[in-house]
Amino acid sequence: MVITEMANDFGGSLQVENVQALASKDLNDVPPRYIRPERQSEQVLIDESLQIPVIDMSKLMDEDELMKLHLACKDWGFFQLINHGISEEVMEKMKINIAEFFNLPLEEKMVYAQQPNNIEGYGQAFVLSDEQKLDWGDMFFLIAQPPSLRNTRLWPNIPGSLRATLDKYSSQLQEVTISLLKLMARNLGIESEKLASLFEGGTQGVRMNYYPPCVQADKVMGLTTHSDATGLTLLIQANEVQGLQIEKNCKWIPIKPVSGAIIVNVGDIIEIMSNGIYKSIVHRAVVNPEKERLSIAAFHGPRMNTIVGPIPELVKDKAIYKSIPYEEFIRLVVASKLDGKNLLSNMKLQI
Ligand SMILES: O=C(O)CCC(=O)C(=O)O
Repeated sequence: MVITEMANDFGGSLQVENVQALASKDLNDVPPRYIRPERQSEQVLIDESLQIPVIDMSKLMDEDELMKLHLACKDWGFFQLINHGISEEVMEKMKINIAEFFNLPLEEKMVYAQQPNNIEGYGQAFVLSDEQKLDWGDMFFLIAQPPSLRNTRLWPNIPGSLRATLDKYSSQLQEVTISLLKLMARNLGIESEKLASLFEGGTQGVRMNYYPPCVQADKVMGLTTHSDATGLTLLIQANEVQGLQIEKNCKWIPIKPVSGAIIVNVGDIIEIMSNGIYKSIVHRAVVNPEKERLSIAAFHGPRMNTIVGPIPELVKDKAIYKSIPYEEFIRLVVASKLDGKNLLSNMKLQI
């Protein structure tokens, strides 16, 4: 069964108000469902010198850079990748095209709206109840890889170049992901193909995020605290406005994107497959009081019918995670509220 057929029985999100339209109403106060009391007690690190590692892809044949990559995956779960080989032109076009899409009138964007019980399209994700707090952001989610799984009806015709740009961007990201997985496997002391072979021809979902400015920016959340239920995520901030924060030692670290870099993070699936050696880190997006923010996250998963579980060679003592088919894992993801590392906790074996 292919993911586009399965998308229907995976379930989707409840439909909620479009946030961009809500923000354009010039509100003095945002509706209570967006207010996050927990934001009052959070600690955000101001020290700009504490940043995630920067890994130079063109130097990854050197042992020192490889070790840096290993430590980044083990200790941070996040890094910025430079000299990754993705065409600068494609990256820039992707940013421009996405901004153009979100700037279309609402009715034009709604042509691509999520259908009930489906995860793809324009809307919001992970809204499961009428009581749940809501994020201050809209998203447009498309399955981009493998090409046979694309729902091309949802690929926008406007702006005209978006389809071609996304096609190029998506396949270049897929190549970088496979190269990184080979290097990570080497660093983990297993055959270099061990991880990559599970992800070759695997799934890639692209989530394009639009966070409008908010008069109560310090009281809302652009994207709820979560870890990514994926193998590797490759993310770019699509304009100059910062907002990504990662959790370290119970504090939030704002990420300052390096020009031209891709932000890479280890997802839950790689944490599971590495039996906990590599860490999938909790992160979130905050919003700006005056400026809109855009980001593009590409989530790379294995091929359908892969078993998501610890790689036997990496189980030295005991497996700490369950092994389940990828389809079942996706169903769990779509049915779970975004909530820190709750999915990984459900995958933990009682030991
Ligand atoms: O907007 C960001 O920087 C974070 C996006 C993200 O975490 C996601 O789409 O899962």
